[in-house]
Amino acid sequence: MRITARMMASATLAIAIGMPGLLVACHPSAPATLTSAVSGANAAARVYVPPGQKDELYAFLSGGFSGQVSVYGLPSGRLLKVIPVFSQDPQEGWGYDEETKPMLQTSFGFVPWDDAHHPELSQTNGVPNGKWLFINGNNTPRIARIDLAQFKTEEILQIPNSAGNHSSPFTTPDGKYVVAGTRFSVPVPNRDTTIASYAQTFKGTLTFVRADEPGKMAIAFQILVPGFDYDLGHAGKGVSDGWFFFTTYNTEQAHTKLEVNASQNDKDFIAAINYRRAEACVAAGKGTIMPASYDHNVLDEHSNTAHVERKTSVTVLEPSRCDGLMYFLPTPKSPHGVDVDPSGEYIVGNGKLSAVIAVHSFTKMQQAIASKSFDKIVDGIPVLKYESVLAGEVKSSGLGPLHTEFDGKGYAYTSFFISSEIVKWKLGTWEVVDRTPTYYAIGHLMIPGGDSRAPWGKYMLALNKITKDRYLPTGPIMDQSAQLYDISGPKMQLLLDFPTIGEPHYAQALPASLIHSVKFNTLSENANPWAVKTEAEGGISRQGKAVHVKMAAIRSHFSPDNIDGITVGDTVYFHLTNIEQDWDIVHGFAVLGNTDAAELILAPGETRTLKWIPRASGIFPFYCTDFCSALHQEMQGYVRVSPAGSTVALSATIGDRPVGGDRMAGMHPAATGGAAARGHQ
Ligand code: K7E
Ligand code: CUA
Repeated sequence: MRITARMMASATLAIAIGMPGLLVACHPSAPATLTSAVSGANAAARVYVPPGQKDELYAFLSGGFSGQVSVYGLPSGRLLKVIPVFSQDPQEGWGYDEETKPMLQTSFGFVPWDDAHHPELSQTNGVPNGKWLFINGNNTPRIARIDLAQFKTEEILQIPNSAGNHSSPFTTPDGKYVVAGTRFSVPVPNRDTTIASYAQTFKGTLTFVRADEPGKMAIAFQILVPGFDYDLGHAGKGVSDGWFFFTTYNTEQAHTKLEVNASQNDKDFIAAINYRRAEACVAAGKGTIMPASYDHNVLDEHSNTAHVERKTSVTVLEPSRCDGLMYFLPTPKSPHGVDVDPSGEYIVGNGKLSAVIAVHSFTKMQQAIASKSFDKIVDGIPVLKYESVLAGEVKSSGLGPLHTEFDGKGYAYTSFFISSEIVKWKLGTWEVVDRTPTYYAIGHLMIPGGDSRAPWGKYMLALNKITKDRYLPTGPIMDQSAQLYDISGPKMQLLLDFPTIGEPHYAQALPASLIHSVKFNTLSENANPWAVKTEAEGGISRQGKAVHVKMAAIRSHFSPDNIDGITVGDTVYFHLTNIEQDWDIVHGFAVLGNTDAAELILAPGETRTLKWIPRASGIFPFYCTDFCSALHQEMQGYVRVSPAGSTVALSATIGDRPVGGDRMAGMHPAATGGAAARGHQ
């Protein structure tokens, strides 16, 4: 093997990964020639989007442990937006205001963080349609749906009987389902038992979630499967439409020191699920309705208020009661990603401890099932013979294959974590046709539409785990790094590096023309019970210790803007409505010393509520946080807080005139029924 500079860099990295103690000693700094040697000619011009012009593609990158989704333009690599999903977000007040707090409710309580891995665009006929983006919460099992008309999280469904929702939320080509496979097996139902009983009592679940109607995500059924780790999944398409494939590791069913004990078997499995068969079995009453406790949170588009519905049961299907539901395809060794080519014929298993990429044939799988070419039966599930399902092996001589995407022109691209490279190979002949280094330790890679029936195979994005020497160092905790490649020619060409937010596991992208995102709430449709449609509707009212302020925000003032009669011991709810109707005019709202929330950020026509408990008497300013106009700085007001028991009358000032505290009597929602009362318990 010829030793190139690239291999040296990779070898250094492999050592660094295996032996963290050496990191300081071998702190590498890549020579400039290494970088320029691999970047494409005129790379700068090919990613340059002149000022005032727009990018060709939207890319959605998972935020990993930030819990959010970030949106980039490609090819420029410009960050366009961070969409708050699973984590509270002070920039938009997400999960802090009373309307959106319930979105982060779970059966465990309020969980304002998650680890988001796999963005998945909704599809029609196997092609992304630009309607919605789904993403998984890995830590506290959840799936979120983001509406791409407003780039807003509108729905979150918790997944019961799951722990570590990693193989999720990959979609079926018809958009009917997104899936959720559990990474960690646990007792089902979860209960107190010894961990040593893992092999006997722990189970996995593969969950199929209806996802084709906004606001109505629901678990269709869960399949109860052997107690392995279910890592990733992808739907069949074309010839394999109706099937779903999940990778497994830890088929050893170890429960200690998995690093060693779960790496014993030469082959683990890809689980092949015939989900149309599952539908038929459930329809025939073969499922069991099991008690469960999980939350379904929906943000109503008219009131902009989230509601939580607690679900109490789930339909569980056991493979033993549904013949032909499930088979195992042996796959070397501890596979991570499973990817299906655009035709649906090839199922690619990426064995992270394997030197080859195993590609299974769907046609051969069907034949092996028909001829009962079984190796053995595991927990009642037939294991097909490796040789009878194998289409071919890519002898790549890379190390640590993780994920594969497709360009729609007959080629596949596989990421190799340990050897820090991308290998391009040909479907059908399995020959390696090109390889390129990544900087460093690539996880997923992404081609726009690259897991769909019709990829837009012009660019490829590498999502790297280790940033090392690519940017000015920012201490030991650096943001991760993405790299854009041009894949339109025979050789991959590096065009651009850019940093990402959180650890971006997977990403998806599509042409910008497929998204129409200038939708906003019209005031006339605003159904929030605390909304005001005009400045004159503003006012103040007291319900015991709760004081409700209905306030309008419009360039460049709040109405009302002076408030009297609050006392220590009160809880104040500021219900702000942005009564602007220009699609992009946003106001903010914040008040001094607020220990209970962040700011509010209000899109036009939207109402949000800030909860504030003043702890001391005095004068407290509030102001607009978003620089909305020339007189933004004047967009401010005061709250007077008097000592407990004070008799200062409740009043608010609207247009220089004080109005009394009974102003909203009879106008506000029932004392306990409003948005404000719901969000805090
Ligand atoms: Cu990071 Cu898909 Cu969670 Cu691979 S996963 S890298
Ligand atoms: Cu409104 Cu600044």
